[in-house]
Amino acid sequence: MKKCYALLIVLVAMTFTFTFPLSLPAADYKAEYKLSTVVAKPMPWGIAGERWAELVKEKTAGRINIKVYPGVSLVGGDQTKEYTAIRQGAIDMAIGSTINWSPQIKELNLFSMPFLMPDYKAIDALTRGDVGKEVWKILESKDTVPLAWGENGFRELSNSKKPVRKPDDLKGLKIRVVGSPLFLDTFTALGANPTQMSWADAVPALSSGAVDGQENPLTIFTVAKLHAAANQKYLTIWGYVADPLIFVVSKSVWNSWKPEDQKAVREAAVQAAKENIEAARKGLIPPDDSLIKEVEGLGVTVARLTDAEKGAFRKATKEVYDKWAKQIGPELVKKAEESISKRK
Ligand code: X2X
Repeated sequence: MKKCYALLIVLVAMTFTFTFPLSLPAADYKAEYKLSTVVAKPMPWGIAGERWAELVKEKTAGRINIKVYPGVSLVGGDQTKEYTAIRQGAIDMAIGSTINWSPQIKELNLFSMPFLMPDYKAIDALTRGDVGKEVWKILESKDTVPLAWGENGFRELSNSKKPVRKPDDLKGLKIRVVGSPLFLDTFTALGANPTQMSWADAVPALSSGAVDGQENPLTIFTVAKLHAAANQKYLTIWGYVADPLIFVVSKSVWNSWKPEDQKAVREAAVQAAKENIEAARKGLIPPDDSLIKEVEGLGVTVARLTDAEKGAFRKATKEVYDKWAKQIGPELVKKAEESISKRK
């Protein structure tokens, strides 16, 4: 009889363990958290979303379950509304570009100032230094918890019409730009004809010839096959602007999590961001130019600008830089310039 009882207890215990694993989510946890990104895998930014979700699942033993919504589908594809949607609760977490959130957070325009960041070390000097800390404080004051910096990348110019090596070459070209007025100012100063549209609208507009050109990192160019799908036969490597990505969680969602889960989500973001930056820079850090060579191999005519040639573009956009330095905040811009000049 005793043996029977013992067996029964073991059976009950086993049933309990399998039905209710130890890592039961807290009662107020959602069954699924919505993570927004603009592009999908295999672009590094899209991979970062999947990777963050995967690592969180692993590190929280499934207590936090994330679904990735690429294409900013939670805001109908309008990437400039993403940050507002996080604040309003329609998005729980996101990996967002500084460009797309700059309509709500003017300081993020810093990264879109033409020719502020000459190389990857300059990006790191900002994101890993005082500027990065200051930007995070601003995000924290606007209902989000920033956890890690990732990277979309240096935005190179492409078009369907002709090689562009000097500002004059841009005259009259219709260029699709992202949703910050700073980009309209930059391309207007260069004599181009910029029009603002979402990424979702950009590819069809380029394919139909409604616009001639665009600017995006090469990791997006190759995966979206812009040379074929959008007739982008000419590429200019000018490194005028780079957009970092920021991993954030909505503050109310963050506060609903137990400290050990917050820690897990943070560690997962740091890991996914590290991998993301490596992927975003692959084949692009001199002397490795294999990604540029890959684009040349697709039949694209690539103009790699010399420093002197970049200088002509910098000069032509100087007034835009000065105007936006005032709008962004002269102190933050000065801090950024100092961090960059001291970079190692
Ligand atoms: O829309 C773009 O160009 C993209 C995908 O790079 C951003 O979301 C900033």
